[in-house]
Amino acid sequence: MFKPASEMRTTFDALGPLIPGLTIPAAHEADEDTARRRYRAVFISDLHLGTPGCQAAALLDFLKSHPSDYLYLVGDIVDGWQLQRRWYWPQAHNDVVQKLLRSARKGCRVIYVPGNHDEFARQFVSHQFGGIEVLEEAVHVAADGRQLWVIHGDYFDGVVQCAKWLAYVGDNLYEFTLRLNRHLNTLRGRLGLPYWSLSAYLKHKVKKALNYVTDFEVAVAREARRRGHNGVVCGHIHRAEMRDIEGVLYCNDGDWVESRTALIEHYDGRLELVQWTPTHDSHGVGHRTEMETV
Ligand SMILES: [Mn+2]
Repeated sequence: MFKPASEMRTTFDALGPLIPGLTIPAAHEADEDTARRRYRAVFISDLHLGTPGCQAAALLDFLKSHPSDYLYLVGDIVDGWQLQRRWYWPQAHNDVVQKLLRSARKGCRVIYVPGNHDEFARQFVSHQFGGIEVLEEAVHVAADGRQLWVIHGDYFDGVVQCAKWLAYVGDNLYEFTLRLNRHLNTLRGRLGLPYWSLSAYLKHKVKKALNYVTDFEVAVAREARRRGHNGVVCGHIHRAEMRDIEGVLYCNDGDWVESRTALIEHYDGRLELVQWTPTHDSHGVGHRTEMETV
């Protein structure tokens, strides 16, 4: 699937001398600070490398500015499903893979927990490639002693079901359905049919989709608690979140298709959910927005 290791190595080594000297132009002081800082752990998931949706340039930029002792790849890293349908692998996606391998080589402990889109990687569970450990699930012990269960989350699909896209339905569509509803019922009136609320029907559907998210979060948190962990880090539903659920810290590190989010652990064990916003689209140079800290 990837270039042969030797070829990748050569490509990488050619780039090597450039990378240490690479400085990120800081838009303001906070950026400079970010570029220098090191983190205890970084959790990312749902990169979907191999699809046009993956925001690889921004991701590479984020990884460069967030060196860490541990890097958890929490599933759906490479989208095997999409690649089987249509091959899509631009240089930027290679750059991300090279960056991950380089981090592992330089002593960062990179742990890869496969998801459903990269379930092909599950056959390598308990093995290593290029210094990256593949595990079915992991437990990360934070600096403050908290035990965090690390899983992708797709095993919980069975307990929750509803069209995921409905969770993203916005106000515009709602406005549109209200208009459509009026026309529809004028027509129904002419045909002698009783009033029927399309918007109420859709609102019911959207509510069910939002319930899906909540159901997923609660199911994952409860399982983490049942296993005796203090918290859980997962991905899968592309919805970054960090909150206490029934006494367990639920963390979802989001995705790199839409939200460009990650979970980071500081050296004191503090966990932070961050969103990375590219300042210039073409260069992928960005800044960080802190979402939540626990
Ligand atoms: Mn998934």
